[in-house]
Amino acid sequence: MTKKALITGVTGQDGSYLAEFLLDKGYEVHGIKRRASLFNTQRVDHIYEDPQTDHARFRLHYGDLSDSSNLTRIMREVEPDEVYNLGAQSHVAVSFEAPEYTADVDAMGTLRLLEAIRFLGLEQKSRFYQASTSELYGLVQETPQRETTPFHPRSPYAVAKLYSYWIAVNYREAYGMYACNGILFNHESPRRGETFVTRKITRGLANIAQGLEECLYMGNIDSLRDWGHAKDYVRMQWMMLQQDTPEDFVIATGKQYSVRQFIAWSAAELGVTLAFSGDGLDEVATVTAIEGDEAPALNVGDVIMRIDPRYFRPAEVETLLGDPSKAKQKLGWEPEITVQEMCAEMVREDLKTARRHALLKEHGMDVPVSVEG
Ligand code: NDP
Ligand code: GDR
Repeated sequence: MTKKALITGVTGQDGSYLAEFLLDKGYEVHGIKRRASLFNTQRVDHIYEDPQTDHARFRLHYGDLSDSSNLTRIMREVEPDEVYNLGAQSHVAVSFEAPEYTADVDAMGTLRLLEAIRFLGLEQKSRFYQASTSELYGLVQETPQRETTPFHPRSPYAVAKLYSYWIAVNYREAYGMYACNGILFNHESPRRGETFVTRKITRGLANIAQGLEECLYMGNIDSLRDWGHAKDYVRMQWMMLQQDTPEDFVIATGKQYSVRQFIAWSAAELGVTLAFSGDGLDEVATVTAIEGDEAPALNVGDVIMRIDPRYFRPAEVETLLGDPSKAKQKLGWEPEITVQEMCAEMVREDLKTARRHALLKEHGMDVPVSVEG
C-alpha cells in the first residue's frame, strides 16, 4: 500500500526538501499551499506533476492554517498516514511585528490540525509531526540544550511554538495519538528564505561581489547558533514517525558559531578576506585581501558590512547549542553536511544568481536586489 503524507508549509524550505524525500521513498505526497497574488511554489515547481495525470504522486491543495473547516476537508479527502506540520509564520523578528497572526497560525493552527484528525476519527491512523524549535529554549537554562532542558521562550513566535509543543504532547497523552515534536535547531540551505541571517549574508555578499549592492547591514553578529543543513534535518523528521512509540527529539549538530564567523566564511568562499573592527553599533568589516575572480566589484579597503540597529530584536536569543545524543543513540541519526560545506553551497548558488543579475544589469535591465530581514 502506498503511504500518504500531508505536509503543511510544503512551499517552504523544509517542506520542499521533505516532499522530495518522501516522493523518493514512494509516498503519495499532499501539500497545503496558500493562495497568493504571485506564484509561491518556486521551491516545489521541479516536483510538480500535472494533476490531469492519474498517477500524480505530488498534489497541492489550497489551504491555510487559520481555517479549520478547510483543514478538516483536506484531512478528510487525503486521510494521511503521516501529517507533517511545517507551516508557520517562521520569522522571529516578524513575530514581534505581527504577534497575533503568529499566534493564530503557529499555535492555533496546530490545534486545528490535531482537532481535524480527532474529529475525523483518524487518531490511530494519522501520525503527527510538529515542527518545534530551539527557540523554545530562548533564555537558555542549560548548555548544551537537550530534550529535558527547561524552556524560556523570548519572542511571540517562540511562545506560540511553545503552545504547539505542549498541545502535541497533550494529544499524545490524552488520546493516544502518535504525535511527536522535533526540536530543531537552525537549519539552512540554498532554499532558505532570503531574510534569515545565513541567506541574507550569502545572497548579500554574492550581490556585493558582483557590484549589485554596496554593503550588508546586519543586527547582532555576536549571536551564536548551531546551524545544520535542511536536507539532513528533514530525514530526521521522517525517522521520528517510523518508531514504535512517539517521542520528542532534539535535532542539532552540537557545534556552535557566531554570525560574524558565518560572514567571514561566506566572504572567504568568494575569495575575500575580511577584518572586523570597531565595537557595537560601530563595528564594520573591511576587505583586506582578494583572491581569484569571484568578486570583480570589490577592492581592498572596501567596507562591506555595517551594523544597523533596525535588525536588533526587542528580546534576543543570544546563544543556542543543541545536544543531539538522543537522536544519535535511539535513531542512529547524524548530520552528514557540515556548516562550512553548507555555507559554501549557499554562496555558490547565490553567486550564480548574482552573476545572471549582473549580466542583466549590464544590458540595462532592472534587477531587484535589496531585502529587509
Ligand atoms: P519557511 O518560512 O521556509 O516555510 C514556512 C511555510 O509555512 C511556507 O510554506 C509558508 O507558505 C507556510 N505558511 C505560512 N503561513 C501559513 C499559513 N497561515 N497557513 C498555511 N501555511 C503557511 O520555514 P522553514 O521551512 O524554514 O521551517 C519549517 C517549519 O519548521 C516552520 O514551522 C518553522 O517555524 C520550523 N522551524 C524551522 C527551523 C529552521 O531553522 N528552518 C528550526 C526549527 C523550527 P508560503 O510559502 O506561502 O509563505
Ligand atoms: P532565528 O534565525 O531567529 O534563529 O530563527 P535568523 O536567521 O533570523 O537569526 C539568527 C540570529 O542572527 C541574528 N541576526 C540577524 N538575523 C536576521 N534575520 N537578520 C539580520 O540582519 C541579523 N543580524 C543578526 C538574529 O538576531 C539571531 O540571533 C530561525 C527560524 O528559522 C525559526 O523559524 C526557527 O525556529 C529557528 O531558526 C530555530
